[in-house]
Amino acid sequence: MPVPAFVDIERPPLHLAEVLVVRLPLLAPFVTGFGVTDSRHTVLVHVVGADGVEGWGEGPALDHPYYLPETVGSTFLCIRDFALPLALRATVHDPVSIHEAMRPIRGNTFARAAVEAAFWSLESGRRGLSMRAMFGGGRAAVPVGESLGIAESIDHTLAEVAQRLDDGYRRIKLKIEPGWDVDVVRAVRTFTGDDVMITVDANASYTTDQADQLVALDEFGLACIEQPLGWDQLTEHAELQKRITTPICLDESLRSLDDVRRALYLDACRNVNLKPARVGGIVTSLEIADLCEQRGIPLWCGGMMESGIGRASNLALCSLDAFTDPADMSPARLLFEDDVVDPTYDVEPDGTIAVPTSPGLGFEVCMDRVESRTVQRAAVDVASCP
Ligand code: OSB
Ligand code: MG
Repeated sequence: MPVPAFVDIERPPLHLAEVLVVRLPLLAPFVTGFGVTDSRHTVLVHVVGADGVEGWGEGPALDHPYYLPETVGSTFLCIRDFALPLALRATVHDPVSIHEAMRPIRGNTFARAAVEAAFWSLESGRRGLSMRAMFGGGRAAVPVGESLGIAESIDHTLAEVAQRLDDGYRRIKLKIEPGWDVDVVRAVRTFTGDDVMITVDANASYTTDQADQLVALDEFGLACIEQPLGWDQLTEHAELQKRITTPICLDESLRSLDDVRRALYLDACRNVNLKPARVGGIVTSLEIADLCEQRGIPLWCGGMMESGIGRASNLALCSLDAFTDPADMSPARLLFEDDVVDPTYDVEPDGTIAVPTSPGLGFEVCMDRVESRTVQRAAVDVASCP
């Protein structure tokens, strides 16, 4: 059974259930196939029990609907108007019951994931058991990779690659788009030699007419090419996989357990990027991890430039053996002027991050930072959700 069954514990009623949008300025702009970002709005869910135990979850949708249909704004509204009210109406507030209570919601995976995550960290705190232990993870530390945005010049990218390899990172992921692909990949491969794991992520920026450019990447020994084609082009990815030897990895296209099943059935991907928030939460993530492990599919945890709150549950999830490849999980401190957790984690010289063993989120949330960065906030009336 991949998903834990929950025995009964004392779960006092909630005092507070709220959803917040925080604005976190980035230290440097992040450039991808869908534009430039210089600050990160993200959505947080905060629950507090009458016992004083708190839970935090994050729904790291983007500002715009260019990655997936959900945005920060739609995620905030879905949580306020549907996901949190449905969750609070669940008869038992354990994470699996919360997941079930939100089942009527179609899509809106970031909203559902944020609410579920808040109840996972709440449950973890109440049980005095780390999230890693609740997920059944065996690993004490997880290997990490870095996702490098599209840069001003190839030299700039090479400098970033050198820095990350020096820091011990286990994998380099390069964002690509038509016009920023073969030349940069060749330069990086020449620089690193054959032993470094390199992947590329196109964020759906190629059309089927541009497949020749993707065939040209086969000679560089990439571990995978992530989401080359459209977010809903499963069949087209299967066609492309027949033409290239590099394994296709899907990101945007996989938003549920059934999506992963379908993609594997069609041979539309041979590598899976699992972002818990993109698939609707931890329960579904545990099921997908189990499926990939059974099928021997390389699996890794992607990042969404989350704050330390979202990174925390991702990190705990990566302690499962099913995660075979390094995670996109560089410390949020390197992304943001101020993260909302402090202290956060570090990447050790061997390119791994230690998984927290303490109950709850595993990291201290700085409430004054959350307050000063909050741009939108709504409390859901707990009393009206019996
Ligand atoms: O496609 O993996 C992606 C960030 C935002 C949206 C989509 C993606 C990303 C990243 C960031 O690649 C990786 C990270 O969080 O470190
Ligand atoms: Mg991606």
